[in-house]
Amino acid sequence: MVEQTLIFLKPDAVRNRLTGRIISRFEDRGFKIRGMRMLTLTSELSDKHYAEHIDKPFYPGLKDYVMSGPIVAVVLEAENAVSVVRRMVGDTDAGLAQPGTIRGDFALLKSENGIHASDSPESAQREIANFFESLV
Ligand code: 3AN
Repeated sequence: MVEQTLIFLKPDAVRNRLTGRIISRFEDRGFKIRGMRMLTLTSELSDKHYAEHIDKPFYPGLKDYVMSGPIVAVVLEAENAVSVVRRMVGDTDAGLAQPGTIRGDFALLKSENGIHASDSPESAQREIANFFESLV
């Protein structure tokens, strides 16, 4: 089934000038870009996006990190987009991510893993609505 999913390049990836190289991987794989914007997360949008993590001990550090500079949010579309993108992104703990995945090639830490990707079609719909009001 054709699906849409949301990724965003976290501030470290943008600061390290990886935006083009990472987005190219998705274009090379065959994804269509259906939306793209650069923004700096507000406190409200961080809390909304990470609602399921708000009470976790790592959330304050995660929030500081994701608000530390601009991010680039992208809506990608393809057959089974959510699961294909998750496999391309790799393990949450970048130190354990397989070489060849985005985290495995461009990041080292669980706390600063360079990229977000929706984990289910339901999350994707919710997250796309958070970032791209005009697309839903
Ligand atoms: P993923 O981004 O792979 O879906 P989630 O949803 O479990 O992973 O976590 C969201 C974000 O929270 C991760 N991208 C990571 O930056 C951060 N995170 C998750 N678990 C931890 C942890 N134990 N310590 C620090 N940061 C974490």
